[in-house]
Amino acid sequence: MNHENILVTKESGYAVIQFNRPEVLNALNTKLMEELVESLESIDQDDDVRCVIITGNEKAFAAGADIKEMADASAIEMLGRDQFARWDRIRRIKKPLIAAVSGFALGGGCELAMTCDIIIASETAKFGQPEINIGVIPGAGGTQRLTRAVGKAKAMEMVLTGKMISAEEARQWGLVNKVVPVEYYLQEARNLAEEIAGKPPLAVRLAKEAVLKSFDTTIEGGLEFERRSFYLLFASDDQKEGMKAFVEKRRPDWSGR
Ligand code: DAK
Repeated sequence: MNHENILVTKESGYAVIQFNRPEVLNALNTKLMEELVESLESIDQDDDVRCVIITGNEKAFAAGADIKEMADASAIEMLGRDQFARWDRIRRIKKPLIAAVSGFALGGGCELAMTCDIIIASETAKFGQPEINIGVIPGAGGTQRLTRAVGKAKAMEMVLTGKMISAEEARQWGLVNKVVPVEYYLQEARNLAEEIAGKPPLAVRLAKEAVLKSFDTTIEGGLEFERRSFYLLFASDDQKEGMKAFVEKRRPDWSGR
């Protein structure tokens, strides 16, 4: 498939989606979001791909939604564009998503990174929700996901001041998994994607679902969901293979069934 705003490459076991609007610091316009969501959904159906890296370039992961595109829109036009539906579709992707972030991850860029399951950052990454400076508030989950990741006090400070935080602060605050020198951030993400791609796919899928479930359920409901997923995996060939391989002291050979 040809894309104008993203580059998609398939490696062994994982795919890389790279934003390709460097002239505007990868600002997320409607077309880019459309291409991103369609690629993610198509990759989600591809059994050869078991993990996806979403990245930008060294200077910017993404500096937010495209301000020029929405500056003159009315509330009714914004409603008609129904962009939230597109963001919700990203939330429903079943394969693990790794954000490899360097440079600016602001506004929608920070929200997109937080929609991913794991964030690997370069030392130069900067995270922020600067929407307050242009007269709005985060619109794609920033007030919710940031608060869950870093707690109320820090989220309030970021959302109310629009101030950026460094990669190291983001790591210390629990927003980012790992910070590495800028020349290695993509490689680090690739290593992680390769590692996850080597795990049994059904267990990976249910593990992701169960962790995400903890965000929108009671502990009781979450434990019940986890338990059922755990039992379900005993219907898979990979559970039999994994446990047999352990007993026989050999590497498991996953079939994905
Ligand atoms: N949109 C459009 N263009 C952008 C942009 C953006 N978000 N960010 C940067 N650019 C463009 C600049 O206009 C400039 O273009 P030219 O002037 O060269 O044509 C080019 O990228 C380079 O930017 P700068 O010259 O400003 O570069 P600097 O290094 O000096 O500054 C910066 C970098 C990141 C500090 C600065 O560009 C900046 O403050 N950018 C805006 C950051 C921001 O406010 N981001 C939040 C946007 S609001 C929704 C979902 C999500 C959202 C909304 C709705 N729905 C589902 C409905 C999200 C909203 C947002 O993200």
